[in-house]
Amino acid sequence: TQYNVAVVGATGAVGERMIALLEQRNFPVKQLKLLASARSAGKKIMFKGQEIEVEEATPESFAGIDFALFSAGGAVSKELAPHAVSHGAVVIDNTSAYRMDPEVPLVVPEVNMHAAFQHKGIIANPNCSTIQMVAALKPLYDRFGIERIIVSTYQAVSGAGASAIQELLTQSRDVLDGKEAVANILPVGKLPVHHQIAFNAIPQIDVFTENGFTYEEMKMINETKKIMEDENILVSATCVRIPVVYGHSESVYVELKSEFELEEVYALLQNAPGVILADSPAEQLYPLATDAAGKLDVFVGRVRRDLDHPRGLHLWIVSDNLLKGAAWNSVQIAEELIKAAK
Ligand code: A2P
Ligand code: 11C
Repeated sequence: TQYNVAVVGATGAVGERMIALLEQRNFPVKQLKLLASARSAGKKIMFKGQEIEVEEATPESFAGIDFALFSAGGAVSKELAPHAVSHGAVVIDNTSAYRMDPEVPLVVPEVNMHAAFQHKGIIANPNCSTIQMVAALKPLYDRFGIERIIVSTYQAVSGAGASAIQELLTQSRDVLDGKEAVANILPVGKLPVHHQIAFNAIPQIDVFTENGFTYEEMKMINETKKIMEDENILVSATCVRIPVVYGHSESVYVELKSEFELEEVYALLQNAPGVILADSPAEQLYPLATDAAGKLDVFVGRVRRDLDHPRGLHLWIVSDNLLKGAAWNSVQIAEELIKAAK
């Protein structure tokens, strides 16, 4: 069977990778529809050696579509995903629009693919920093239980879209040339105040909520509980933007529910689907964003026992935020749905 697929946000940083993955994975595409804003209508994008013209996304764009992959911002998903569903498409939505909706499964295939099969038209793709963390922690959760997670992130600018990548590169050049660094996008485009990202670390991703945590931090907290299907896990996050283009890194501290042997933790991570253990201090081997960029896996290293807490464990978790964190997780969900339908 072949499927009609629509990519909404086809000209964006994530959309571009969705299209590339559909090609690389040889996804059974009958017809590919590339949708974006009116600004991009008429632009041409290559897919399997053929030029496809980008069209403006409208409610009527979804007639005959089987899978609609959305990554054009929450407002576009809110407006158009229901139209896609009413045309019979399965929507895989990469925005935060529906993630916490109790009717919508929030899915990382390695963790809770079973939830995806319960969908009512929309399946939500979690936030990038959440996906890589839960993919790595799932085997530990299943074996030992998890009481608490404290995570600090070191996130790439590509998470904020193509314009944030440009901002980092331009600022870096300007600073090196002794010119003033101009900030218009980061930390949050729509807010009035912007900060330099070149040669800096910004402890704000997304807007602040009333409790003092940012939305990015609240996404990690709430989404982790929903994906793990465990409201009792204690989760705390500090999310930081750093001058890296591709790949989010995370320092993760977990308190497991039962005592563990480090050897078993290594073995579980080694055998975990979609996870690669890269951990050899003697060889200075640990995951790096520059190595993870362009790869589909989640990389884990610096695995060590806490010196004071008997059930405390530290890990360093890195993945390409545009791939496993976004485009690949979405395409992977579609692949798993197709596999199960066979
Ligand atoms: P466009 O290029 O036409 O603006 P990024 O996350 O890299 O900034 O990309 C955002 C994506 O979302 C782009 O493909 C962008 O298209 C698309 N997009 C933004 N606003 C809309 C809209 N109102 N309708 C459809 N697509 C949109
Ligand atoms: C970032 N995690 O790095 C964000 C990008 O909710 O899908 C993804 C935002 C989201 O800026």
